[in-house]
Amino acid sequence: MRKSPNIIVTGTPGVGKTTHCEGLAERTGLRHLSVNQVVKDKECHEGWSDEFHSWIVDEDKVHGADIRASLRQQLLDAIEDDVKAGGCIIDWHACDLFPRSWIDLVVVLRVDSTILYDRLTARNYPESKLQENLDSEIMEVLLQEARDAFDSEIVIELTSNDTDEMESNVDRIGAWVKQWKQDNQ
Ligand code: DAT
Repeated sequence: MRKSPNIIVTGTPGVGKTTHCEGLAERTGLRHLSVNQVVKDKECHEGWSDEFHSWIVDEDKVHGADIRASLRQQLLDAIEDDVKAGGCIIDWHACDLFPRSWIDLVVVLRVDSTILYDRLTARNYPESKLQENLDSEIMEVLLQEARDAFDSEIVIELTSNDTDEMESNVDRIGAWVKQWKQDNQ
């Protein structure tokens, strides 16, 4: 039984996952677990993608589908002990990888497409990939994926358009963590 909850923070690239996870780790004392970093450190990838600014673990970085079985297992093995101990804020663009029993809350960050356009342009995304990510955000691909992978009661959708929203999200999730700990003592 975990004494501290595990939270996934997911969403389209550029939506603010890393920024939120860092703020949340500072607020709650939970650990920011950057899956991209694990993928890099444990070398469970097939190389670096300039297009996605990310390590290639799956064939479709936007949808998170088709993660090759061996890489998927390697990645799960690498994080299993940490996550089972509890208190992880898991930062990744996909959430259908993780067993349901590991996760207590799934936060799907959303952003207006004009703002996402500016953020991805600032990261020098090529036009085609920029459009692909914008389409994914507009079509709510990752929100749907989260709802398909987990019970709808644990999936929340929060907007991340500006710093006020980010602060209010961190406050809200911080309060949830506090309550979870009280309820699960
Ligand atoms: P992700 O990890 O989802 O790819 P990020 O945290 O790296 O996204 O953020 C991408 C950029 O957008 C970065 O320059 C910080 C900025 N940003 C993200 N969320 C924001 C917010 N709610 N308010 C202001 N800037 C934000």
